[in-house]
Amino acid sequence: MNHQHKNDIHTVLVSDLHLGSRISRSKDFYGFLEDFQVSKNHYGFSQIVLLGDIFDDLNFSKFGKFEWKIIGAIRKINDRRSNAKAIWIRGNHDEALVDLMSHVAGVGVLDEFQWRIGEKQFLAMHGDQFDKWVINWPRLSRIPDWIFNFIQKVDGKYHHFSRFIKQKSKTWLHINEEVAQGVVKYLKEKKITADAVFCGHTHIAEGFLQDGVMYYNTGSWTGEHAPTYITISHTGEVQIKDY
Ligand SMILES: [Mn+2]
Repeated sequence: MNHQHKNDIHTVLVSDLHLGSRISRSKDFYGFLEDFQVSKNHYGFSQIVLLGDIFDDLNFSKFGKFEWKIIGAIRKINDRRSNAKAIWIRGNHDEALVDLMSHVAGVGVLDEFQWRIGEKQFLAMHGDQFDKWVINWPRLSRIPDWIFNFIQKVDGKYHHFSRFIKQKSKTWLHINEEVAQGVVKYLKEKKITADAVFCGHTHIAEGFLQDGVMYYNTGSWTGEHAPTYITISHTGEVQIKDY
């Protein structure tokens, strides 16, 4: 990480760590949080937005040393002596943790979060609300890849199920467009003004203009690519970064 620009950061956004799952990178994420800590109670950002699916599910038995350390680190960011705050936005995987997190990590869990930096207005929400795949197939979308591979192997000569899954995966390639269209439509319906919107959920980090609003996705930390996160400077400049 680039320490030079540490103090220019107003907001850090990160999502889709799926901590507690086999593919999660809890040690790396703990290091990431530590990198921002300048001294006791002093952080190199004003706020960190945990944009959903931070934890994979409510199974504490899968939590290792670093999952607990991360919860402690989030609690420290929200200490009243700290210069920063942490905001947790629920995702479709960690929504069951909402009540618990508000107590254990000392953080309120929100459906969406709006904030300003100077004249610029921002909104963040996880994005599953606009994913038709999750809406129509809430259980199926949670099936991990190794099960898909297994299905393909045992699907035999007809491949009906594999073909069905493949068709659905094609939609997945356009998932950011679908979420971007959904979130911008939502803004208009709710009469919310925003210069930029931030979502997670799709695991694909990118930014593009959608109907006059900048759409950014925070990507993921689950190994499809280098871990990604987003920073916003005190002048409102947005950057997508690799960790
Ligand atoms: Mn999600």
